[in-house]
Amino acid sequence: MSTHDNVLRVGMVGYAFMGAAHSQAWRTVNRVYDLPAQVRMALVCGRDEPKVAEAAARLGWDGHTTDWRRLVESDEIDVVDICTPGDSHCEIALAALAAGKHVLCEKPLANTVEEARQMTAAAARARTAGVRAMCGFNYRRVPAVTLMRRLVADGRLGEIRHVRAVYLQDWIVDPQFPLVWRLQKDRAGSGALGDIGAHIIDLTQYVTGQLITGVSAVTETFVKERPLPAGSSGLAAQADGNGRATGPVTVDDAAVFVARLDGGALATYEATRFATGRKNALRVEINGSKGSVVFDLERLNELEFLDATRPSAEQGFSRILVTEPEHPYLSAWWPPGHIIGYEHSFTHQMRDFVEAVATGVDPTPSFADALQVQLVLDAVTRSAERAAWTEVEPALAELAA
Ligand code: SOE
Repeated sequence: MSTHDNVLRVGMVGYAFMGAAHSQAWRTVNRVYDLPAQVRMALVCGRDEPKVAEAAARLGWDGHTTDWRRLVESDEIDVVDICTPGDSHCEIALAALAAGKHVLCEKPLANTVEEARQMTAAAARARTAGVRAMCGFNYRRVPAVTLMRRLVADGRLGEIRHVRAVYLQDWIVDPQFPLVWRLQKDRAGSGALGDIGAHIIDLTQYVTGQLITGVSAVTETFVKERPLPAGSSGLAAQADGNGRATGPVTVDDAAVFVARLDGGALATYEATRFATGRKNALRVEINGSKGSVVFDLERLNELEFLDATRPSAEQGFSRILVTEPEHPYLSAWWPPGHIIGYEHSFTHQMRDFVEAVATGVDPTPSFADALQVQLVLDAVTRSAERAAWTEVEPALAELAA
């Protein structure tokens, strides 16, 4: 762990939406959970000095820097938390692991399979020296999702036949919405697919314990040209009818695919930023031979469960209010019925990460798990390009750390 016993000094790179969510979790985790280590929010990094100084003060970091290499190499840092766009994940993670730092990296792990492989290999090497690496698929740590996995693992659903997963947003329906980094392939890797499709791929594989083996996909970019954001440079600019500079959208706006899972289930996935009226609607339904479960992020304290082993006259979906102390993560929070929210998934993620690092065990999802998600993303992209069924490339066994 740390050279300073029982203290984990964290350095975070990036401080926008995800950086703010992670900061909230780092600030909170030791105040809620009794953990074998105390987190110190040592250093935050961003490119713009006045902005990162302001963010450090606002989010609760002791110091700030504009040089991520300084952060990664500092003897005052034990954990590097990567909250930047995907184009810098690989470089920062490789440098941090080489410097012996534990790494938490936001999803998707990388922009390409090649980068994800390099990161997974580096994590496997670093592991032999006791260094831990984890990818931040936060929705695994929503208590109702963890409970869903338990029900499946305990056999309450029997044999899984169908998985139905959607992740719907609408923040770029307006064609005047600017060409932000999430709409540029060289920055984000892909569009809705990697940003929100990655979540439902990871979540369904985690809950069912089954991996996607092959896919048939379609993707679409509905708005192909957008106004450049204020102050942008380096983008191939054209002009629209009003003389405003525009640039090409180089990622998918929506990805829809069917898949086979290795335990025999069939699955459908829909990830889109064009579902008008849907702000952040993630929904997963799983149907098995003995029952079904449904999770809806807009009602994240609830899980719908149908137990098909009950007498048919008494059957029906029941709504489990997932706020009991025996439910995952909840004994440290509020009395039953006092609900939690989105940000708690990050606090739970930090709890598990800190516990794993402090006790010397591997946190999950590992970089190898995240590489497998990356391989699915890659298969979806290739399938859409070829308009053909496409097998998911297997992750190399020796990398499975
Ligand atoms: C933006 O689409 C975004 O913030 C994702 O990047 C997150 O991973 C998701 O949780 C919410 O939406």
